[in-house]
Amino acid sequence: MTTDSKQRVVMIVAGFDPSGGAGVLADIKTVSAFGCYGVAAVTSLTFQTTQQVFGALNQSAETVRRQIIPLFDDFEVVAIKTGMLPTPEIVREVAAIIESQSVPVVVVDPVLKSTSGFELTDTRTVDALTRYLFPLATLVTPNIAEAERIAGVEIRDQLGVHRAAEAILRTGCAAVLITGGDAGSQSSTDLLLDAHGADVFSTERIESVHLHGTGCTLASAIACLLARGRSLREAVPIAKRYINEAIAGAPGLGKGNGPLNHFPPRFDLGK
Ligand code: PXL
Repeated sequence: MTTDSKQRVVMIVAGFDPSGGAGVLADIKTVSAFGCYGVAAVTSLTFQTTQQVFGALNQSAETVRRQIIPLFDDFEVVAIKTGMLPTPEIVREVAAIIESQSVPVVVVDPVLKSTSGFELTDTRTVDALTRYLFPLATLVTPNIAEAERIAGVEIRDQLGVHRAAEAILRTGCAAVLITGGDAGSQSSTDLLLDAHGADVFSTERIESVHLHGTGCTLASAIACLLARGRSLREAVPIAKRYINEAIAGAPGLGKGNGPLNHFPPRFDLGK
């Protein structure tokens, strides 16, 4: 994989999944695959395997802050990607830090639930996300279920996806990408909406039981591509191609929804 002599620093603020499929571990593997340098703050220690989430021990706003602030003193952070932010207090803290540090690229993956259905955030978090964090975001990357909850609409078709994207954009984020990879059709179709308009990105949908952390991985890949100077419309299809290779090359580990291969042999980042 390509690496620059001077690697861009990408900060991950997310939950810790000990099985390595999602959260900080998946994010850091992705950051490395894209030739960037990853630093990270853990927002919650989750207890899970590839089969099930058993619980989570959330950090406080203070312990999240105490992880992040020294990193800003030490590194020039080009991009930040947020994943699981379990409480409104943590959301507000992270938003306040981003505002005070002026990070060029802010990708917000509004993680709400695990694939197995475990609620990773408390119910007041959606409100805090839309109010405090989305207005600072370069890009917000909900899947269909997250978009429904955030926009407060039921999505039944592409028109519904558009409507939800418009509603999310009105919260003040610069762009929204609603990902449809998990929607059960033949293709994985994502809708990107920003001030330039709407664009649809489709790739072949790869059947697999090993899809743990695809959302985390996609958002991190886009954050790295933006950190490396790609435009959003360049970054999204490259990141989608990477996800497909990572799914196709999944190592088949674990007894459940297994991890991806974050270093797929056939994937070339390109220059
Ligand atoms: O894929 C959503 C997700 C994000 N972050 C953490 C998770 C999960 C799903 O289990 O555990 C830490």
